[in-house]
Amino acid sequence: MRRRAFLSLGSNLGERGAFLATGVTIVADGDPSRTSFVYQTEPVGGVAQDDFWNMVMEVETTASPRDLLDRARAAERACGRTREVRWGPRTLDVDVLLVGDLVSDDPEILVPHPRLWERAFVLVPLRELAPDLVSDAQVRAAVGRVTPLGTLESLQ
Ligand code: PH2
Ligand code: MG
Ligand code: MG
Repeated sequence: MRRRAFLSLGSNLGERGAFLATGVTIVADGDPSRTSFVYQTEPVGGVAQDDFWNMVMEVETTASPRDLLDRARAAERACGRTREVRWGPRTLDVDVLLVGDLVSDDPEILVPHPRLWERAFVLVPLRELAPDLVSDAQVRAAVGRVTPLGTLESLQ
C-alpha cells in the first residue's frame, strides 16, 4: 500500500543547496515526490553554528519506516556526513517525520518523529506540503526563526 511519507532535510555546512538536492534524489528513489521551499533557519539546540537550510519532502511510497531510514542514511553518506557532535554542523541530515498513519516505536526510527511539533524549521515546510496536518496554532507554538529562500531549483 502506498502511503504519504514526509521527511525533513537540513544542511549547514558546505554547498547546502547541492547537498539538499542530492538528498531529495536519493530519498525519493524513483517514487513520486514533492518538495517544499527551502528555508534559512536559525540552529535550534546543540552548539553555536551557522544557519541551516531546511526543507521537507513528501514521498508517495510503499517503503516502511525502516526502508526510509535506510534511504536517509544513504543520502547522508553520499554527502560525506560524519557524526561528531550531536546536533552539530552537518552536510546533510535527513529525518523521517511521518509515514502515513504508521506508528513505530523502534528506538532507531521513531515515527511520528518525537520532536516534530516543537520546531518551526520542520512545521513551516511541512504545512506548505500538508496544510491538513499542521494548524496555525502549532506553527505559532514552534521555536526558531524561519525565512523562505526559494525553490531548491532556484538555489542551485
Ligand atoms: N537539526 C537539528 C538540531 N537543530 N536547527 C535547525 N535550524 N535546523 C536543523 O535541521 C536542525 C537544528 C538536529 O538534527
Ligand atoms: Mg535532525
Ligand atoms: Mg537526523
